[in-house]
Parts: sequence; structure tokens; C-alpha cells
Amino acid sequence: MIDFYGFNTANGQKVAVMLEESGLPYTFKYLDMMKGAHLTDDYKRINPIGKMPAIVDHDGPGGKPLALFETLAISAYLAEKSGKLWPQEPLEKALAMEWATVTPANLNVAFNVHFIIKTRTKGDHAEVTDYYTSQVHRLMAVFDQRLGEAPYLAGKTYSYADVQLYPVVVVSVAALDDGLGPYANVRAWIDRVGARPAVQKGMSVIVEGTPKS
Ligand SMILES: N[C@@H](CCC(=O)N[C@@H](CS)C(=O)NCC(=O)O)C(=O)O
Repeated sequence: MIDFYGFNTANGQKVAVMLEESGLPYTFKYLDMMKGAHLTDDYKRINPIGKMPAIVDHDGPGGKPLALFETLAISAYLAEKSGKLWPQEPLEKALAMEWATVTPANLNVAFNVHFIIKTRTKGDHAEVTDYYTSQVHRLMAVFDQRLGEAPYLAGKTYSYADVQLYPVVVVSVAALDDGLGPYANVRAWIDRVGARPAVQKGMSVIVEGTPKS
């Protein structure tokens, strides 16, 4: 059994979708970030950097419990463990890891800075905003080109790389002035990925598991 510590953001949704796609049994544990649950000593024993999400696999390697954080590490672990969304063919396996890394290492960062400047800072940060806006568009254009060459990020195979990107685009598109207008290949891919029952379920798991106050 896997414990999934989550809150309703794109990073939480990545793990929820991966768990649904993997078919592995899991329990959702609501992490109340509004109350600082991610910064407690107990949670930091699972994720020492105090960020959401994290998992504990009680049946980890060697039958021992494994606590894991970082969405990319969690996604790759779940994909390999379940054999789902884990390309076998060597080229697609390498490309899956490459494209899976682009989202957390680049696109998440650009959208996050954008969001934080808009919601948490005062004063004029036009240069920083412009820089990260251009980063977002540069990356979206690269994803769009890739998804024009192949149906999925790794190539022919739907993989954990697609799950890294999907919630980020769906959630953060509101920050783009023209939405997904310029990115027709990303739009078509969103329709393909979003039609999957496991993706639909994963995108709603956290909201469903969040206590109503
Ligand atoms: N690189 C991390 C990013 C995780 C992350 O930034 N999580 C946010 C919520 S979406 C968080 O925990 N923020 C709280 C904080 O930074 O204190 C991953 O991919 O898991």
C-alpha cells in the first residue's frame, strides 16, 4: 500500500494521475498546506525539503518502506514499479526521462515565478515578469513542436513524461494571455491525454479527498 500526501495543485495532481494510471493500491492523505502541514517535523521525515507531494510505499524495494519526494522521482518510481507508462524501448525510455525532466526543471519554475510575482509581491517587477513570461512561451513552443513530431513526449508511447506536463498545462494555462491559442499540438495532446479515464480520475482525487470545511 502507498500513502500519498497531497494538496490540490498541479504537482499534487501529477502524482494522483500517476497513481491512477499505475493501478497500484494507495491511500490519499490530505496535507493541509494552508495550515502548514508540509512544514511539520513529522512530514519533513518523509520530505525533508517540506514540499508537497510525497509518497510512502510500505512495500518498497526489498519489502521495506520507502519515503519518496519530488514529482519526477515519484512518477518514474511508480512507472517502473507498475510497468505502466514506462517505455521499454531504449530510445523512448531515454526520451521519456528527458522530456519528463523539462517540466519540473523549467516549465514549473517559470510558471511559479510568474504566479508568485503576481500574487505575493508589491511594486514593479516588470523585467522579471517579462523574463519568465518569455521562458514560459519558449518552453511551450518547444513542447508544441515536440507534440507535432510525435503523439506523446517520448514518441509513440504514452509515458510518465506526459503526466509530468499535463496538470501543469491544464492548471497554469490561465496565466497565459492567449491561453493555448498558439499551441495547437499541445491542445490536441491535451484532448488525447485528458480522454483517459485514469487521468480524469487522478485530476479529481485530491478535491474529492479534501475535507469540506
Ligand atoms: N520540485 C518539486 C516542487 C514541489 C513544490 O514546489 N510544491 C509546492 C506546492 S505545488 C510546495 O510544496 N510549496 C510549499 C513551499 O515551498 O513551502 C516537485 O516536483 O515535487
